[in-house]
Amino acid sequence: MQELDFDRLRSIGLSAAMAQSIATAWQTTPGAPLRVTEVHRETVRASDGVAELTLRLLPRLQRSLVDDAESLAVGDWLLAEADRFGDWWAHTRIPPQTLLARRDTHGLPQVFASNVDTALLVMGLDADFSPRRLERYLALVLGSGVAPVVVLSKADLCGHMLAGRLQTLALRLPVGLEVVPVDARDPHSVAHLTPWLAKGQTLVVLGSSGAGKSTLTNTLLGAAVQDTGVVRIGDGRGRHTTTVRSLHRLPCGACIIDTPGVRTLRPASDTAGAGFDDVLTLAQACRFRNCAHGAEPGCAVREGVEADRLANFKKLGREQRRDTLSALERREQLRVWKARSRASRRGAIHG
Ligand SMILES: Nc1nc2c(ncn2[C@@H]2O[C@H](COP(=O)(O)OP(=O)(O)OP(=O)(O)O)[C@@H](O)[C@H]2O)c(=O)[nH]1
Ligand SMILES: [Mg+2]
Ligand SMILES: [Zn+2]
Repeated sequence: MQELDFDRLRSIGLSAAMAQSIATAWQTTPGAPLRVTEVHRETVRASDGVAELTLRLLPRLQRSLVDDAESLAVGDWLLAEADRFGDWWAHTRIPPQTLLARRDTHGLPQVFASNVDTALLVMGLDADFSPRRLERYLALVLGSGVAPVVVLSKADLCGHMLAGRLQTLALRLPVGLEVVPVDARDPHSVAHLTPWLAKGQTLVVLGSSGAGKSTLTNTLLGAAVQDTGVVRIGDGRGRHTTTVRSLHRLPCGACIIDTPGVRTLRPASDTAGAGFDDVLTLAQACRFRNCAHGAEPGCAVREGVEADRLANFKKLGREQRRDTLSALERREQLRVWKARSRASRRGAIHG
């Protein structure tokens, strides 16, 4: 029976629950536990808590991922084995405890990161500031088991506007959500995030290009590991400097996953109502049960919810319905394919 070096693996974010899952997987398939730090087309990079190595996936792992319509994510735990040439092969993916995913423009699920404790939703207090976009990120995170924390970067640039913007968010966002303004370049300022950086914790930074995700990552690392880019004058947009997701070990004992800025954001699962408890509660007081909170008389939501927030709620709901439909269509398609390949295999045997 293998033994788990918990202390060593904790430095790359092993949780007690994941240690349990690994022990369970070992009953049928032994292998070295490694955590994915980067995913590439043909290979993945992974860490054993001390060193990083490059791995390939055994065909049976590839097949099981395809069959389950899943893909490997940064943050995943794998079991792997070295062959006699010293090349590493992953054969098992431990089911993730948490998963952050969205749909791409084709409606297919795309995974940001797995096994994450805290998502830092990074938004600049410059032209990047958009409560509406932030609500989209929240809808992505809420319900995934990952705790969201709003990090407002570029606090040093916004001067007297800070108080007003904090007030805007306080009125609009769910009660109890933590909002931390920082200068992402300054270690003292970033120290306000210490409560989420305990040993063994995994964080991910999410936000638009130029928000300061890599800057924050570097400040937490205490080194310029990640490239950062200047933002455009005027609209404050970034240039998509970061292009791959990557997991880094921090000196404090936590791990952080830096991600590229997201172009269009659409949450993956049935999270349309996530972060909109006020709307859902008020809706119970609408005169009509199927009230769409438009022009209906006696609509409690229209009365009680700020217009732009309500518009955003409706928009997310519409996208969600579209996605649900296409998810059903995709499942149907998969069913047809599987049936066909079964039939052709039978044909091959009998024919
Ligand atoms: N003054 C100030 N500048 C910041 C702060 N955070 C980030 N910046 C600057 O903003 C620019 C963009 O920062 P990045 O860290 O590259 O942004 P990013 O979110 O990683 O962007 P992508 O990798 O393109 O997704 C850089 O020039 C940073 O120096 C901050 O808190 N204050
Ligand atoms: Mg970056
Ligand atoms: Zn209504």
